[in-house]
Amino acid sequence: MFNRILVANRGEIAQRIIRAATELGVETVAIYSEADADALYLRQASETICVGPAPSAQSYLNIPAIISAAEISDVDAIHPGYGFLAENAQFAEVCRSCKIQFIGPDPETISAVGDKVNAREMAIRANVPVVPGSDGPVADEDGARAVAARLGFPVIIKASAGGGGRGMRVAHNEPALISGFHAAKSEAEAAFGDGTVYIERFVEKPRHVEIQIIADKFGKVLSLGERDCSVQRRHQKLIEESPSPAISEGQREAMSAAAVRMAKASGYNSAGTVEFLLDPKGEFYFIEVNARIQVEHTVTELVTGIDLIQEMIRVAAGEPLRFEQSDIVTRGHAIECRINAEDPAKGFQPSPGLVESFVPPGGPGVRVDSHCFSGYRIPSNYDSMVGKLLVHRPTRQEAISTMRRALSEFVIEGPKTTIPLHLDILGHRDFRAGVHDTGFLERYFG
Ligand code: MV4
Repeated sequence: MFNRILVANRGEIAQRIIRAATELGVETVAIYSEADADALYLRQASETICVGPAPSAQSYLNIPAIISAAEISDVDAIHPGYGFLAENAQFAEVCRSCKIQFIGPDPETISAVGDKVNAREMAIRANVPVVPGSDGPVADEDGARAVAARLGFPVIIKASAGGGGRGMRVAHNEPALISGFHAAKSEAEAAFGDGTVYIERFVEKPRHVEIQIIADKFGKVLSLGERDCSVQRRHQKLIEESPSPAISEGQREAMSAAAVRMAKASGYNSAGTVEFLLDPKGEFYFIEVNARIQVEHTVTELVTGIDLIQEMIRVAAGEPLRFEQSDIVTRGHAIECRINAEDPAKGFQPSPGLVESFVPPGGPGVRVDSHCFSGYRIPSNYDSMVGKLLVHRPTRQEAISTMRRALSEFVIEGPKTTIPLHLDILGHRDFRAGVHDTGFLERYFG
């Protein structure tokens, strides 16, 4: 096991990683920007190092500053958390060349799955169902017309270097196809320096269901079941739950097996997620691999009883997974609400600043992962999530009741938050019946 790791992140996930490492007897080095000098996670780390000014590009994304901090503090490994450098293959490569273990998949795997055209080809070879689409990249207008003629409209044009909804265009007819093709291409070129695009049939009213996997360095890959993340706005998830109310045990097993095949095909080790779209007929299609720990990993922790961050650290240190697929049993139902400092009444405009009062809920089945406290000042430089409220109860209906009770208890004074919106969503008949799709939030609360 490692003696000391550096946490290359901030906020609740920095705190989460510090907690996991501390329980393993591993020392932690926390990095921070000048905007985070008063952050809670700094008090929980063994050591702290400022890596730069507030803008992420100069601090949490500043590879030379972070590597210097790692060298000075003599850490064995770096945990990137989510966002920032978590899926940066070049950063993982620099860690390797400095003999610092990157706590995540190998740089080759990050690159292979980060190229969505390549990931699609890997999925097809691994017998993982994909959405019918182009055979590789689409080079020009004629190529786009030919693919659309074969698939039929609507289609979706996606950036190969994109993911998470960035650089996508939906087209319902040929003029939209041509303009969408050029728009997606130039957006991808500007955002990722790679204008490669591909086309898929557009699946209407899908649910977003993803499989959590964990893999060691000995080729063992296990599925930890699914999360349903169908409550989202502009590709930002608001609520995640497990199990999905939309799939049968048979679909769960088929999706898990497909995710494990995909992970094996990409040489995956560490924790990761294989995302699928589930269409209204119950067919599922691979869309992408997230080569990182995700915000919503906590939902899976509750239903499996497995500490995913600790397992991630263990497998990165070269330990074999200590359990088999048959040892993984899920229990009950977990729901997570992301609490953001945003004003839903003003287009989800960020609402940073002083948290005058912060009183988290408690009681049976409630977990709060938050870096906030009364008197904390939310910086305006980073994302607006101020915490995750989770519940774990025997059934979905009980979990919804507990979540409503916990949301009502939660006091956050100062910034506007998404708490009232969550209460409305949990009261909506479609959510309560578990029949909502990814368009639900914008349809009813947009
Ligand atoms: C799709 C899709 C429908 N058909 N692909 C969104 C995030 C990224 N991981 C992939 N996403 C989607 N891919 C096909 N072939 C629908 C989504 C999608 C979506 C698309 C447009 C507007 C809102 C959306 C919300 C969730 C998912």
